[in-house]
Amino acid sequence: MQKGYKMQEIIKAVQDIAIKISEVLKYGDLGYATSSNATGDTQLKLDILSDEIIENRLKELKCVNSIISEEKESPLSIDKDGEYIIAYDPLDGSSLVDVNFAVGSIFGIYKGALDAKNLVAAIYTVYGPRVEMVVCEDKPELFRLDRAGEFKFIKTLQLKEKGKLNATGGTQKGWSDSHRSMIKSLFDDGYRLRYSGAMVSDLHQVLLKGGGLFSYPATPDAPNGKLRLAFEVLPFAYIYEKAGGATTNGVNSSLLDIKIEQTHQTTPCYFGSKFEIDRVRNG
Ligand code: P6P
Repeated sequence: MQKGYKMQEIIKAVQDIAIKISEVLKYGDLGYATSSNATGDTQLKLDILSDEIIENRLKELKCVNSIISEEKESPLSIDKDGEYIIAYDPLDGSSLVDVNFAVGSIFGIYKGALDAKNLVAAIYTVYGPRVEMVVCEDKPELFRLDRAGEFKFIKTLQLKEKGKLNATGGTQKGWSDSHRSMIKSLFDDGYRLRYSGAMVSDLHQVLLKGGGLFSYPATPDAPNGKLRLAFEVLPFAYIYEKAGGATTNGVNSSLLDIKIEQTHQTTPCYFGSKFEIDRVRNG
């Protein structure tokens, strides 16, 4: 399906952003800033720099009405006539930069109000040994940065009905008995543990390896879950469901049914192949 001109502009902006952020990750200052974000996370200088790179590039787009960042308390207006709201996590997993793990940026593109039903695209980038990008309007498509600085299409991504990986987030001592037994049942069925602590990389792995389960449940230290709805959970829910998978918060039949009440709202979340999400829902 031919992408609209404005969506092409947004995709090109994210390509430029990815190249710039991947460069600052290589040689930038790994130190902490003196500030923290709206969710109370201590900010790395790289968090703030990545956010600035994204803000400055998206400001150039007339189609963007406003931007919402994990690193900003409130939305930032860009162009009053713009039709898109872009909600993003500029550097997801940034606490792992000091150990040189893959991290990334996550973008939800909403046409109209900030509501899951208005999501028209989701994009994420992964800064690892290679720079990769997944762009999803109707289907998730994988692109990889080549030597010439161009993002080349690699393949369309599709989840199998059932996978083999189990990415288990959240403080284990705080897991509910039902969550614990569900997770154990997958390991008893031979699933492999794959969890780095960077949502973008962990979900990228489950998606590219064909399936399994990523979970971040409610725990006493994160009673509403830890992951942010507008710019982490909903973009990935959109991608996973377009890839033929399923999602839930443990109650709703899809994470995309959850209403965004506050900008930095969090939610328990499960993403995966249909078989595993059925296991979550029905034990
Ligand atoms: P925990 C990174 O800080 C992050 O927001 C996500 O990328 C990741 O999935 C989660 O937190 C990891 O949280 O509690 O397992 O360290």
